[in-house]
Amino acid sequence: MVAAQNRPKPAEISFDLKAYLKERQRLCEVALDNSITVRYPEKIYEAMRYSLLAGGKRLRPILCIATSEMLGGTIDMAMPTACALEMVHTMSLIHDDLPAMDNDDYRRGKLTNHKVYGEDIAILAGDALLTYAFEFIAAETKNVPNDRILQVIIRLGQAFGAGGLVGGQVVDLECEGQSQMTPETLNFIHRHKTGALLEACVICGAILAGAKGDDLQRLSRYSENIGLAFQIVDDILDITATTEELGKTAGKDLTADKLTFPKLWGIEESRNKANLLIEEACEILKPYDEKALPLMGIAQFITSRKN
Ligand code: GRG
Repeated sequence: MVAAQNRPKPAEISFDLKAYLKERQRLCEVALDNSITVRYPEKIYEAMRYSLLAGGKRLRPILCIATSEMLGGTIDMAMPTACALEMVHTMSLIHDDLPAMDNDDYRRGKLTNHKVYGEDIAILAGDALLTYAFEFIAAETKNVPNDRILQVIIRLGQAFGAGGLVGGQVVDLECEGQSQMTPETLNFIHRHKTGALLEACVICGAILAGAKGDDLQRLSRYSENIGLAFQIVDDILDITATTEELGKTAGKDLTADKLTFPKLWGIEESRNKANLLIEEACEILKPYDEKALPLMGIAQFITSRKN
């Protein structure tokens, strides 16, 4: 840790978040593009690549890389896990868009996977991305001790399965059309559907860099805050942004009469709460001084984003 007298004063710190995100996005695009080669049977590899390379903010891989770098890791150490996180995020979007789930025609500004390849192939493309994500981490992670890789694999299994994304999605499906849903249930859904994956990105980046104890606890609190803020903003954007801006159908929560944060608190109050969560998240990272600027910037991007 840097001694207080040597810490740069706020005025001396300049961090270009836009340039940082653009460069990290570029690196992720290249790594994702190289991660899957089309071979026989071509259709499944094409379907996997269609959704994986359809754009998106790449927030999850960037969070993983930024955390690893903050704690002394390198981009190369974190990149296979970062790609795997984006693969699983993408598979969750493919499955979420299926007629049996959210039934959507557009995602990331393009037709959804099942609209292009059919439901059968879309399900399999999701399955293949999920299994490949684990293979990719185990096969491609270099210069990281095996016990850290094992920890990452355990964390990811926990975050994706019934105790994480899958569990959150199940409760979300169960609550469909129930306007009586409690705020506790709403929180459960979002902590599992959205929060668990964002936390896994941060924690896995930290584990790859060798973090333990206090660092992991602090980063869990940071993740919890950004996860909730992300979902609040998502709910606000569903009301305020257009389908073109979002790249997916806008106004779905209203149509489905879903309980959302704006419905609970109103748009203005929801925005205030999201801003407060982000302020707290940045405060939690203070001990890392200027090394935390990327993670602080990403936290702020979560509330300022337009899609
Ligand atoms: C992971 C095994 C496994 C199954 C998936 C379908 C399902 C189970 C879960 C649904 C998870 C889901 C779709 C949550 C919504 C999360 C969310 C707000 C996504 C939008 O994220 P952005 O805005 O999207 O970061 P981009 O396109 O920018 O990446």
